[in-house]
This record gives sequence, C-alpha cells and structure tokens, in this order.
Amino acid sequence: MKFIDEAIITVQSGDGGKGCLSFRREKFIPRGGPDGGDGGKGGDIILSTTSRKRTLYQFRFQRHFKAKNGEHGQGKKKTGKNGLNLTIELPPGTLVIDADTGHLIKDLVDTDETFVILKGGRGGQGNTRFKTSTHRTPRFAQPGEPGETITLKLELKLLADVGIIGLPNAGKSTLIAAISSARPKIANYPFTTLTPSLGVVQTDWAEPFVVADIPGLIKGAHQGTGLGIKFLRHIERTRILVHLIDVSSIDPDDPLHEYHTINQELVMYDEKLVQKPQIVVLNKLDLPGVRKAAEIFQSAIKDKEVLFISALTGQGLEQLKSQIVQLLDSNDE
Ligand SMILES: Nc1nc2c(ncn2[C@@H]2O[C@H](COP(=O)(O)OP(=O)(O)O)[C@@H](O)[C@H]2O)c(=O)[nH]1
Ligand SMILES: [Mg+2]
Repeated sequence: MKFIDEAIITVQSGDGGKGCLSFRREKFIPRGGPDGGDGGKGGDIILSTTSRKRTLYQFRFQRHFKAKNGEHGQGKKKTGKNGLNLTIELPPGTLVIDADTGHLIKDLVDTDETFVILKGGRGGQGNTRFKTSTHRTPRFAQPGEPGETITLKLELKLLADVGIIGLPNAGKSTLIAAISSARPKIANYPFTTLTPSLGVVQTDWAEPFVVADIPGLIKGAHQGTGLGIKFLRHIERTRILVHLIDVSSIDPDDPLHEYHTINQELVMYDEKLVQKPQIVVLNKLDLPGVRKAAEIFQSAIKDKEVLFISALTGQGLEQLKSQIVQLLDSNDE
C-alpha cells in the first residue's frame, strides 16, 4: 500500500546580465578605450531537503519559481552583481521527475541534501574583453545567457504521521474528511471492499501532517479476520495513534469493551503498536442522549484524558488537531 503525494512545479533559473558597451570618457583623454564591464551570472535553482517538510502541500499555493537575474555590466569596468540563487525546500524522500519526459532526475533520499537543478545563465562579457592590439575600439558586448526553465513533477511517498484506529463505523473516514485540506490519492492500491482514507491536515500554527485510517479493525483482525491485517502493517510507521470510538456504541455495563478490543488486536499483531502514544477520542457527541455514556467512559478510563468530538458537526476538532500537533512535536525523531 502506497500513499503518494504529487505536485507539478515550474522552475526557472536567472538570466545572465548583459555585458556593457562603453568607452572611457575623461577629461584630457579624448579617445578613451573600452571600459564596459561583464554582466552578472543569473541565480541557480537549488533543491534542498529538510526534515521540517513532511508533505508537498506548499505547492498548492505556489507553483512557479524563478531565481533572480544577474545585473547588467556597467561602464568603468563594473561587473554586474550575480542574481541570487533560489532554494526550494522539499521533504526528504522526494522524487524529482522531468514532467515532459517522465525521466527521474533525482531521488532526494536524505535530509539536508542539496542539488542544483538549473544553473543560472552566464553573464555576457563587456566590450573591455574584446579589446586586442588590432581591435582597440570593440563596439560590441555579449548579451547575457538566458536562464533555463523546466517543469518538474515531484512525487513523495507519504508516511502517515498519525494513524486513526477504531472499529468499523466509529467515524474514521468522516473524521479524516472533516480535518484534512487535501486528500492525496492512494496509488497501487489493489481493489478490495476496504479502502483506507488519507488526508493532509493543515493548521495555521504547524507543518501540515498526514493522517491515515486503518480500516477493517475488528476482533480477530491480527489473524486475518476482516482484512484489517493488510492495514495493520501500515500503522507500524505512524508516530502516534488516534483511537476513535463511537460514543453511541458504548455499553454502560462494560464501557471500555471496544477500547480494549482494539488495543488487544494491536498487541496481538505487534506489541510495539500499543506502545505508541494514543489520543483517545469519543465521536458522535452530537447524537442525543449520549452525554451520560461519555462520562461513564471517562470515569472508567480514569486518569487518561478523553476528547469529545463530533466529526459531523465539527465540535472539538480544533482541540483534537492541536493535541495531535503537540504530541507529534514531543515525539519528533
Ligand atoms: N451523528 C454522527 N454520525 C457520524 C459522525 N461521524 C461519522 N458518522 C456516521 O457514522 C457512519 C460511519 O462513519 P465512517 O466515517 O464511514 O466510519 P469508519 O468505518 O470508521 O470509517 C457514517 O454513516 C457517518 O455518517 C458524527 O460525528 N456524528
Ligand atoms: Mg472508513
């Protein structure tokens, strides 16, 4: 199962500045020689990876990137300034593909890798450069070399930062739809009746993060019942879990039954899964008459904090997002 995030961007390196055509003009030197300076080099486009980026979400807002042009040369042999390079930050693991040919240009695997993808144009030479003993007054200078443009397809295998677990109908898919601002497609996904949902969650105060749900978790999932085992493997890579429970399904006589069922499945599959930080969330608090069950659940689980939300009305979702961000930050690798 692969989650793929994609973006198409166009990048353009800076043009080289023009070489200058100029002659010295000074008092008492009536026929001064050439003194046109060279143009500056255009800025490069540099790709660099940083662990601060986790998705390609930023490219929904900006798709065109251009480095600065070199400045033109000037008289008195003044060289134009080089144009500033432009560095584009990407998450580690991004594949950089030529969008026109489909060729892989670079696989940026590691953190803090840098790669110059386009060189800026060379600056043109000023007429000073063309002076020779036989040609003392060159009346031409070179133009700057133009920058280059390329359209890139960026591809990133997304690892979900957050796994949403819970029984069927707990509201996992609804929750993901409610909190995410982008829904990357899931590539290479074999057809079954169960499809995981994936979402990129954007907040005003933190890097976007990726949530995925784990469908088909039922009693016996670790042995293959209900297809959940296909997806259990996927939570091995998540950093934290959100455990979602339908409040209307809570049995007041055994309020933690579902909660234990799911955690038990995690333990049976791999003990490490249940050791991941878990935020416990009761969903569907908009339904009438469920407040009592929510309170019974809260007191049964004792000192563990429980969040009350409604994925349908949006109640409690801001608080859930901020708890997720806090927990992700405190569990940064
Ligand atoms: N009243 C109410 N219904 C919800 C809420 N969240 C999900 N549902 C409903 O519960 C059902 C199961 O939701 P779904 O997201 O498919 O659950 P999943 O199996 O965990 O992915 C759907 O009919 C949803 O409309 C909620 O907060 N309130
Ligand atoms: Mg679902």
